[in-house]
Amino acid sequence: MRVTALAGDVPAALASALAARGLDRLHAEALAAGGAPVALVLEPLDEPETRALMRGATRAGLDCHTGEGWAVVAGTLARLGGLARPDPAAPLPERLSLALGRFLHERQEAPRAWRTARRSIPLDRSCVVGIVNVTPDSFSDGGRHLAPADALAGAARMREAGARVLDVGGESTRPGAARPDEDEELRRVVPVVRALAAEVGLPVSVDTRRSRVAEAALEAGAEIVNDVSGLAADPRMAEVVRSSGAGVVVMHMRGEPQTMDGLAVYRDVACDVAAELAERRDRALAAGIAPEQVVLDPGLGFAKGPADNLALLDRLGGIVALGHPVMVGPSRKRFLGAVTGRPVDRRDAATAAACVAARMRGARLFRVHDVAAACEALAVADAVLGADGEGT
Ligand code: HH2
Repeated sequence: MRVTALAGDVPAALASALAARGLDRLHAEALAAGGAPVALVLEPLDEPETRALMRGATRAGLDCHTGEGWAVVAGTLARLGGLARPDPAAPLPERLSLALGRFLHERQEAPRAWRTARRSIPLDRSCVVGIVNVTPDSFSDGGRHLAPADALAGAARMREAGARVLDVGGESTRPGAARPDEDEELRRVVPVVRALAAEVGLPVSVDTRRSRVAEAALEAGAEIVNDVSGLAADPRMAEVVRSSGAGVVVMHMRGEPQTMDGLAVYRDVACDVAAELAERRDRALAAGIAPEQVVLDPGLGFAKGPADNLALLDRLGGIVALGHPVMVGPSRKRFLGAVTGRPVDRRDAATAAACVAARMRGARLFRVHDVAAACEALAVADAVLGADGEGT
């Protein structure tokens, strides 16, 4: 007898093995989807909830580890579905069954498009977002696109290279950067947004933490707000996004760019960041923003040490499971310098590699300076993931 391991973390491998042995393709895919491995942390739990979960998980054939106020449940998606199904003989406490139901619902949705104020951007393949920093002091490209004509020329090159979105920012958020005042940020951003929206023909995103800047940029033709504070810095921002119907990137950060480096202390970085992002997302939805408008971003380099960024790339699945498209912005960042020893102006190959790593873990959008390098690398990743007509 021969024992051949399948690539157990790729449901496509299971579907292929079953289909190759005569199962109908759709049936094989449904079984494979149910066989996907899942592990989740539930906390805080009270005593009766912990006991009920232990009983239910064991009955459903799941592994369950518990401690003071928490439980980790692991197994397959199908078995987790069994645990969440109402069982009159052993009902789960309501809070628990609601939380499990929500998790399963979000995990099922594979968003393949992003709704902005002006269109829907298809995400069945990687979407590269070109960075247009209109700043004198950004860490890698400061001063290059300050004049609208330079920004236009740079953006046109990015479009030719395959960018599908342009992200315009007027504030450097590198650690410790001084913040421009609001009028200065408006003066930098608005003319460039207006020129790009009118002449380049790609969706324009505005990278800002200020609602007035977002509003002015949206009026000038932008259709996405990229807020590195996750809508936390300005209390009006959520309303600006809601009322305009703009796409929004909700990014994870702690503190402010000036203070964030001291806040990179995590119990378990991937789990902590996913939980904190879920809270920010919930606040956005509670403010009336539609789920289809929301993209989530782990905020590489924002209140994270080099090892944290690498762990987040490897364990991006916890954020993907929240049911929104995921963006990453590894471009030329310090952690890539720490891995490769390269200075900031020679990190584009490392950036492309980080994008591919993130793509393999489920990210769909990639914010980069060197669009050509990222597009080429991601075309290969897309082709690999599409090999079974499936992908992640
Ligand atoms: N990173 C930077 C700025 N904005 N937005 C998102 N969504 N994700 C990111 O990772 C991200 C971001 C920082 O990079 P950069 O714009 O190149 O530098 P600076 O802030 O110095 O302008």
